[in-house]
Amino acid sequence: MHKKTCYTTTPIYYVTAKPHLGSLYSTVIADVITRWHQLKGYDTYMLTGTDEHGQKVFQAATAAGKDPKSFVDSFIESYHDTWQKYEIAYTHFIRTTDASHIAAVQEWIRQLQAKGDIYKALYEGWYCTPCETFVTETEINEQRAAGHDQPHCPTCGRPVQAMQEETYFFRLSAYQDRLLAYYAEHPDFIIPRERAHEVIQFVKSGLKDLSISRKTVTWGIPFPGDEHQVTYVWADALNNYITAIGWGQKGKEAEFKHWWPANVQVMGKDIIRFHAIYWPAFLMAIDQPLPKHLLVHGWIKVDKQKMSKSLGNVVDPIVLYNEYGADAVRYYLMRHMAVTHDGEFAIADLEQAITSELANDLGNLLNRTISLAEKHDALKLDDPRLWSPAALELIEQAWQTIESVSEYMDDLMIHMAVARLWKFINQVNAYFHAHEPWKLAKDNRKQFIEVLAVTCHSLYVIGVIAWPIMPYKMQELLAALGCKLQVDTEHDRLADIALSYHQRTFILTKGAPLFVKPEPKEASVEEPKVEPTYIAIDDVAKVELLVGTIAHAETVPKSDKLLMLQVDFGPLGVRQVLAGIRQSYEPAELHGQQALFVGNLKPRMMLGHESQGMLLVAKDVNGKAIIMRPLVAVPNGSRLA
Ligand code: ME8
Repeated sequence: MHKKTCYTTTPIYYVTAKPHLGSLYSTVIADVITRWHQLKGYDTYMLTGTDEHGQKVFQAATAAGKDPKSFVDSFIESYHDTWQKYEIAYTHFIRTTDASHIAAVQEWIRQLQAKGDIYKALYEGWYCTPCETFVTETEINEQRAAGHDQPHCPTCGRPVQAMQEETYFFRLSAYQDRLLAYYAEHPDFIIPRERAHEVIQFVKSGLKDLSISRKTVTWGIPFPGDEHQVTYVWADALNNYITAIGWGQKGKEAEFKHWWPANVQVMGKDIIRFHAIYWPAFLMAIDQPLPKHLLVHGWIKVDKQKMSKSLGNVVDPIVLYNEYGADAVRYYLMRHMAVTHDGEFAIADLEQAITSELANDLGNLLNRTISLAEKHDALKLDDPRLWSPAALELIEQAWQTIESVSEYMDDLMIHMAVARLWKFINQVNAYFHAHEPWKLAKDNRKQFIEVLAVTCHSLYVIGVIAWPIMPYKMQELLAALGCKLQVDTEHDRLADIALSYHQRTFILTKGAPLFVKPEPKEASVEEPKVEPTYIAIDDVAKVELLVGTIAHAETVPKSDKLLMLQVDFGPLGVRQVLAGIRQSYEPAELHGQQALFVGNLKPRMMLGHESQGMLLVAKDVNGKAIIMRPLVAVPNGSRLA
């Protein structure tokens, strides 16, 4: 039997550091889409990996004093580890330094050479290393006309370097009309559609041929037929989507045919031009069909700025994993970052979502149902033969939910699908409350059982539909109902739900709460208020801010929050200060560090120790308390003015 296939990809990430929340975001999106198709019985393939060549990686390796290969090797484990922790069920992890990829890219170039799509000429223009992109003279001239003296990259805004070298060009201009015709005939090629406009405008303004080799760069795939050139990193990287599944490799033709064209290629809006213009043209040049959809998502921002390695405001997914668990973070990213827009990441919002949506709306519903069943000896629940009209109404709402969620998922509007599912969760909660099963337990056993049974069916539907978002937690939910979700290519598990309403027995088991509400944060590390409260200058003068050196730091017995510091304030003497930074620093790290303190805070007792001041800290993006200190050493006891 011919199986339906689904091939999904993520961008391959530059390996200059460990993965961050932005890389995780794209990867979770691709994983959710893949799992959604698995639920429907598709044969799936998910590809992710790393982009390891080029000037940017070479420069980072040189700065780190390493050769490029051992430099990139040093990060691979952290990718595998992060993806495994976040339950990313990828089929293959490609590295562009893999021998099979290198050989296939060279084969691609040879085919283009044979076709006459490549010629050698002088490239004169500008180059942005962080984006690995050629910036044309026209773009720089536009900047000059707009009054900018410093030539900069139109994408990232950073300064560009002048470049002049002999390179090989790909005849991109020859594909302009075919590309425009393709966009017109396939309005859902680029999702969301709004993003297609900027692409179409760019192509219409006239495509120049694209340089696809570099002479002054050495860290790259050797260019066939010219030992002085390496392949331009984007020509190398984009091809990963086909080389990973066997293109250009003998004996792998059937594998390639099985998966290509990709169903969904996920990427951030920063790299749309590469994927929506160069990539389709590269494929047209070798007579291959184009991917069905490019899903272009927005940026995760922190404090209104794009989160990026170079800005130093990246959030570490492992810190979030340790604090909140993978599924809560996956849920938050999928629901609260609209896939079509930029989204602001804030710990407070994540915690709010866990508390109110995951723990209260969903976790409590499961917990209350099972507790009630346990109390009234109903842990084994058979379906009633006939459902009452009220139960049928909830069942009808479940059908509608499956239908609407499917539509949103098929349109790749994941945040809408999750929001729609939560509407149903609220409907189930409303039904449960309205029927007061705790009263029915005493007065009407038959109805009591029905309320529990239809609630369990609803939870089952929720567990199945939300599995792509929260694979681990939803298996836990289903296990508490005595069920297990098994995805395979023989079954459409969504369609199966329809059959289950008259043939399922639930065997309930009481377990630990599904989601743990995050602890409210200590007062000392509270989020700053948005609205400033102004104070008079006299009030400022009242506060004595001092510089002191931490002469000694130690833990405080029975406290996992406090450290006890002995602080040298020079002529003002040594004072003892207790600070809530145990989670952020090891005592030894603090020895000899200067820091800022409030010197005239009324002394107070904390866990039996006197604190004679207050240490000043600020939180970094991961919630770690960071001590504040002078840029250069100043005398102890100096007062801030
Ligand atoms: O561009 N918000 O690699 P890269 C959301 N190697 N997504 C973000 C993000 C943010 N703040 N920051 C990064 C490259 N991303 C090339 C790709 S593909 C053939 C080659 C995600 O490591 C987003 O998907 O700079 C973005 O497109 C990608 O990481 C860029 O990763």
